[in-house]
Amino acid sequence: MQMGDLVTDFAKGAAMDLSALKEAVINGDLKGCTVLTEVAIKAGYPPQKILNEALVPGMEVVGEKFRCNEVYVPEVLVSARAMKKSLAMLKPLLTQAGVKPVGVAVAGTVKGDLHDIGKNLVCMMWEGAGFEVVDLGTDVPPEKFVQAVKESGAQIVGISTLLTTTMLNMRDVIQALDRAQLRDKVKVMVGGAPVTQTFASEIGADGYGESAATAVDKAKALLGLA
Ligand code: B1M
Repeated sequence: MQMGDLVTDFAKGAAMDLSALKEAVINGDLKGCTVLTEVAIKAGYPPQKILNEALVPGMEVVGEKFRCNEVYVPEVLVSARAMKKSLAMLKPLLTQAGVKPVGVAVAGTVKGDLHDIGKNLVCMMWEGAGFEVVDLGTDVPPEKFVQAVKESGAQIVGISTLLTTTMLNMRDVIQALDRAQLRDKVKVMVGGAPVTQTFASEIGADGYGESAATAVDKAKALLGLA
């Protein structure tokens, strides 16, 4: 069925099949996501239903395909961009309806490191899974992580790095959280190409994310949501 037909059906009051919106996310169809989200809202679907039955499962499929090497970084970025567009349309309605995110996450690339592609993918997967994400960007000093945790009440901190020379700066973030007496209030997850589970354990992180695809399951497990 073409998107035009779907829109016409909605206009006629036909029941909306949210799988079309889920497919639009999977296909990275920005226009499809925009139109179908608008139509679903106008059709009176509760925003949490649109989120939980179309956007989240759509990104789950993309994450699974990424994990199995069926799609690669560019496809994930395109899907995430489409999903974010729908999410932005739903956000005011979700807030109005008092819908709480599954958790709040603070994320950033560690001080001294400007790489952000992997970190952005993790943020997008987390958002797609219903987390509220405070993305601090790149080259983030420890005190900025601390401040963001205080301000947002985050339950999880995600730190990314691609450089061997900045890996140890992740430990500085953990120590800064400790000094601010926040360490027992947040779970710290680290990731990035040179990072390993052994390294994560050595610096006192709670978890290690091998890829953006597994980052959601890992974060949920750390927060006892899995
Ligand atoms: Co840079 N760079 N780079 N670079 N760069 C690498 C990383 C490098 C391996 C290239 C090489 O020499 N072969 C090398 C690092 C060597 C080392 O440290 N041992 C390197 C270097 C040296 C540098 C500069 C120092 C170069 C220079 O100026 N002399 C410089 C650093 C500047 C700085 O940061 N201060 C530099 C700069 C750049 C660009 C700006 C040109 C660009 C970055 C653009 C950007 O990010 N916006 C760049 C790029 C693109 C790369 C390569 C080519 C690709 C990195 C990437 O984005 N990969 C890289 C070489 C390579 O890998 N082939 C290289 C794709 C991304 C999806 O993977 O980030 O690993 P990744 O994320 C994965 C997982 O690791 C995981 O999920 C993601 C998806 O599955 N993950 C997490 C990541 N973070 C996570 C967090 C989690 C969980 C999972 O929980 C919180």
